[in-house]
Amino acid sequence: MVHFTAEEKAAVVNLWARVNVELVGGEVLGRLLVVYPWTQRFFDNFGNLSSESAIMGNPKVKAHGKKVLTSFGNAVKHMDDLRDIFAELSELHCDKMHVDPENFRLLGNVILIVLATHFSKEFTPQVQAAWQKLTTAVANALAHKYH
Ligand code: HEG
Repeated sequence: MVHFTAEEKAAVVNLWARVNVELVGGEVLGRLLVVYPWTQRFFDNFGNLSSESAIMGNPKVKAHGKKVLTSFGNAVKHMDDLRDIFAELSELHCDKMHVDPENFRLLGNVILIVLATHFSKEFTPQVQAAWQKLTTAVANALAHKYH
């Protein structure tokens, strides 16, 4: 299991405190679907995903993005316990949603990009390193129960 130093935890928590989960969540999921269009197949009940503007304005994308980022926020609160807190979601994504775990890494990358665009000044290399470690650890935790 990865270990986060006190500095890394502080870097993650401090930025997270300023994140608008609804806004950033919608943008993260929207960008995932635009940048990696094959991920759209998991959301075939979300209605119009036919263009960038359709995706970014789609209320179901926004709502689900908020749900995903809210869940990601749980990781920020439990950085030492990622496997435990994501065990159930890992099983769900494997058994029910059949999401290839590679997509968790793609989503992690998109989170980094969106945070960097929203917080360009604060997103120093040190902050990036801490966040990158967290997105990787969350992706690993979500993949942990795959079989
Ligand atoms: Mg997943 C549902 C969290 C990445 C596809 N995802 C959910 C739910 C949560 C969640 C909390 C609701 C579960 C429930 O209904 O009980 N997802 C979550 C996290 C991350 C993630 C924390 C990564 C950080 N999800 C992810 C990715 C994909 C995906 C990368 C596909 C590309 N999730 C997915 C689908 C559903 C959920 C298809 C069901 C959506 C629905 O309600 O129709």
